[in-house]
Amino acid sequence: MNCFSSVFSGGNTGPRYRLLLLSLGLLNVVLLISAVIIGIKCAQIRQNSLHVSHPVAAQLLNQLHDLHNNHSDVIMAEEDAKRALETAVKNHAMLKDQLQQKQIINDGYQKQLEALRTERTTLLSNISALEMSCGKCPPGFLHFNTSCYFFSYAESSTVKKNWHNSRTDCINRGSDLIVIDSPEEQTFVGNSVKKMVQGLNVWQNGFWVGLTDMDTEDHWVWINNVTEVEPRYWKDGEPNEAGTGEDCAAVLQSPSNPWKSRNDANCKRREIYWICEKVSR
Ligand SMILES: [Ca+2]
Ligand SMILES: [Ca+2]
Ligand SMILES: [Ca+2]
Repeated sequence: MNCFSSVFSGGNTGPRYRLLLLSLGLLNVVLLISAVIIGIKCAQIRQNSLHVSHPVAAQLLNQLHDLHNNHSDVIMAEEDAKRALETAVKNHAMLKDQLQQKQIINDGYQKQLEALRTERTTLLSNISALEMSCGKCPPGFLHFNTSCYFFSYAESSTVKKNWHNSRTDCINRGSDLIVIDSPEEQTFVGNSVKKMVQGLNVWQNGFWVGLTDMDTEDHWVWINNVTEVEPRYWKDGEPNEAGTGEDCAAVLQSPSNPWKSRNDANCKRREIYWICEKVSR
C-alpha cells in the first residue's frame, strides 16, 4: 500500500491529511525557493554573459568594419590599377604605331641613301672618264681607247639617215663612219648601243657602220679597205641581201649575244642612226 492509499484509507484520516497538506506545503515552499534561487542565478549568469560578450562583439564589429573599409580600398585600388593598365596599353599601341612609322621613314632614308651612293659611284666613274678623255675628243664624241666616237642617237633620237648621208655627216664632223677592228671596240659599240636603244624596235633602230659589199656582193670591206673576215658578228641569218638588195652594214642591239649584232640593210632606203669614229688627240 502506497502513501496515498494509506492516507485516504481507514478512519484515522484527519491527522494524516493535515500531515500530508503540511508536507505538500513545505514541498511547495521548497520548490518556490528553489525556483527563485534558480531564477536569480540565471539572471546573474545572463547578466555576466552579457557583460562578457559585449566587448568581444564590439571588437568583432570593429574588425568587420575595418575589413569592410579595407575591402573598399582594395576595390578602389583595383579600379585604379585597371585604368592605369588601360592607359599603359593605349600608350604602348601608340608607341608601336609611332615606331612603325619611323621604321618606314627610316627604310625610305636607307633607300635614298643607297640610291645616292650608287649615283655618287656613277658620278665618280664619269668624272674619272671625263678626266681621262678631257681634251682628247671634240664635244659630242665619247673617248674609248685611242678613238673618239659620235653616236647620232645621243644627239637626237628623232634624226635618222641612210648610209650615204650618215657618212656625209661624219665627214662634216671631222671623222668617218666607224671601223670596228678589235673585239674590244665591238664590245664597246655593243654595250653603248644596248644602253641607248634597248627596248626599241631592233631592226628600225640600228646604227650604220663603215662596212659594205657595194663593190662585190658578199665581199664585205670596211671604208679603210680592210676586208672583214670575221663571220661571228653577224646576226643569225645575216647578211641575207633581202628585198631589193642590202649592201651596207648596221649594228643592232643584241642583248642575248653581244657578238651577233650586225645586219645588212638597203643603203639608200633604210634610215637609221649612225656611229662616227676619229682618232683621239
Ligand atoms: Ca676602230
Ligand atoms: Ca649585199
Ligand atoms: Ca639583212
